[in-house]
Amino acid sequence: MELYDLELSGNCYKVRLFLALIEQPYTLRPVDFLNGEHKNAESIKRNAFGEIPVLVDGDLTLRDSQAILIYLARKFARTDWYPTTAADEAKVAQWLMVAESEIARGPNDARLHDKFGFDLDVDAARAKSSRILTILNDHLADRDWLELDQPTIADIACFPYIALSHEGGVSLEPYPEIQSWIDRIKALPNFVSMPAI
Ligand SMILES: N[C@@H](CCC(=O)N[C@@H](CS)C(=O)NCC(=O)O)C(=O)O
Repeated sequence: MELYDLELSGNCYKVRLFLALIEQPYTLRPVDFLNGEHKNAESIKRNAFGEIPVLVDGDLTLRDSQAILIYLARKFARTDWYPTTAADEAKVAQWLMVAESEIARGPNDARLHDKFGFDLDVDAARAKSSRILTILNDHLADRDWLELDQPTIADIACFPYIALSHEGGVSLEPYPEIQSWIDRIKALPNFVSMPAI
């Protein structure tokens, strides 16, 4: 398996983290993001959206970090990380959607503005961050993991941009349940980090 990757990308980190946690080897293909390698013809052949991460596994080329987490969990039969019963699978999927929507448009966008200079509405991103962080903190008040009393790919999908909130000027100080959840993820066997986490 090959992972087209950027070290500072939380979406790429999700995949690196999960592969480390399930102890699966892969080849890292660093992408020269600053010089726009993700938009060149070869990259567009792999992903028409011009985004990373991209996972290549034999004949299969996959984009989107959430889809890649699902693929890896199924490929390696890790039903502990992504269960197969209808209700449990859907419970986990709810949070994959949150990673792609509320977290992407909240703390991720705030970080893109502050750290990478993206021209976007940072006040709106910070307001969205407060909303999702409050919901998440309340959700975690009576449980250790997002669903199912065990870590799943839901936790992995949501973790990076929540843990990187400070890089978008969003403090986690008011959210003690989230801070404890972050500590639990960091304590998982084989956990790997990324800059600023
Ligand atoms: N939904 C995608 C989003 C991927 C994404 O936005 N990747 C960023 C790097 S973190 C990217 O490649 N951005 C390039 C661009 O938007 O032009 C995922 O979860 O993987």
